[in-house]
Amino acid sequence: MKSKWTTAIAAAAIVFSSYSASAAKTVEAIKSRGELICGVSTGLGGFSLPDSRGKWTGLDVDICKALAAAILGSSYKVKYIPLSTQQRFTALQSGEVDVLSRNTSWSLTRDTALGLNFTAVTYYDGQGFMVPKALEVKSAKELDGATVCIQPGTTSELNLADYFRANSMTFTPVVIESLQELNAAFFAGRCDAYTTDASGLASTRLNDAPKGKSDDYIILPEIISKEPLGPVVRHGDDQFLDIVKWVIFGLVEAEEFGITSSNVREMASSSKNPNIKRLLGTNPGMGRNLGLDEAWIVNAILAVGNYGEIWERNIPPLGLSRGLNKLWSNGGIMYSPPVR
Ligand SMILES: N[C@@H](CCC(=O)N[C@@H](CS)C(=O)NCC(=O)O)C(=O)O
Repeated sequence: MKSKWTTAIAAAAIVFSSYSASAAKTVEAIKSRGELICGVSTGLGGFSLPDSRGKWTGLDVDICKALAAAILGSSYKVKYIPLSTQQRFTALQSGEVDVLSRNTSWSLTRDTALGLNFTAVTYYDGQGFMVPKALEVKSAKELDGATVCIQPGTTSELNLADYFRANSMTFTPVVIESLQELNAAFFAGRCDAYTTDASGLASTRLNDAPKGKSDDYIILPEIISKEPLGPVVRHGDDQFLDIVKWVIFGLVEAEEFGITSSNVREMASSSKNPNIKRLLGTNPGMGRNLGLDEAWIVNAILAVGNYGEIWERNIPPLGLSRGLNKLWSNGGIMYSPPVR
C-alpha cells in the first residue's frame, strides 16, 4: 500500500510537471514565431508612440525591445499592438499579446483577480490634474463641481472618485475610451480638467495640445495616488514572468554598475568586478537560470542602453525630472535585487 507521503509526493510531481509543461509556453511561442508581441498604448509620447512610418519609440517600447533582444537576440523582432485602456487586459488574458508594456499601474486586483502578474516597476508615477490656465484654478481642491475628462478602465477613474468623495466635492465625468477623442474633447473645452498619471498629463499637454497652445494649460500641484507603472504578463508562466522581471532588474543593475550601451562589450570582456561578470554572462549561470543565452542582458543593453539611458532618451523631452525613478543609491527608489 502506498504511504500518505508517496501519494502526496506523486500528486505534487504531477502538479509540478504539468506546471513546468505550461511554464515554458510563452518563451517557446515567442521563439517559434521569431517575434515578441508587445501590447502598447495607442500613442503616448515618451512611452509608446508610432511615427509616420510606423516606427515605435518610448520607454515602454524600449522595454519590449530589451525583452526581444534578451530572448531572440534582436530588438527588431517585436510586433507592437496598440491597445486602449479597455482592450489592454483582455488582449493579454486571451494571448493576443505576450506582454503588456503600457503605462499600466500595479494594483492588487489587477495582479490577482484579472489573472495577471505585474513584473517590476519601470516608472513610479502618481495621478494629477491638468486644467486650462484661463480657468485660474491653482489647486485640485478648487475643482468642486468640475467636469473631468477621463479614460474608462483606468486607476485614474477610481482615484478620481475617491479623491472627490474624500474632499466632499462633486464632479461630472466625461468618459471617452479613445485617447485621441478624449484629447480632442479636452482641448476643445468640453472638460474643466483632465486627469491621469502625471507623466500622461505632461505628454498630452506637450504632444496633443493644439499647435503652440501647450502653455495655455497647467498641471496642478496635487498628486493624488501612487501609480507604479510596469509590464504585465499572464498568470501561469513563471519562466516568462522571471524573464521580464529580470531583464528590467538587469537594466537597472547595469545603470548602478555604470554599464552602458557604449561600454558593455568592453565591460563584458575586461571587467574584474564579479557582479559585472555575473550580470554580463562573462561568468556564466544567470542566462541559464532564466532559460536564455548568457548574452541576454548584454544584448538588451546593446539595443536600448541601461535603465538610465532609456529614461534620458524618452522622458526629459516631456519636461519631467527623474524624481523617485532615480536609483536608490542616488536618492530614488529604483532598485534591483542582486543578480546572483
Ligand atoms: N496608469 C493608469 C492609467 C493609464 C492610461 O491608460 N492612461 C491613459 C491616459 S494618459 C493612456 O495612456 N491612454 C493611452 C491610450 O489609450 O492609448 C492605469 O493603469 O489605469
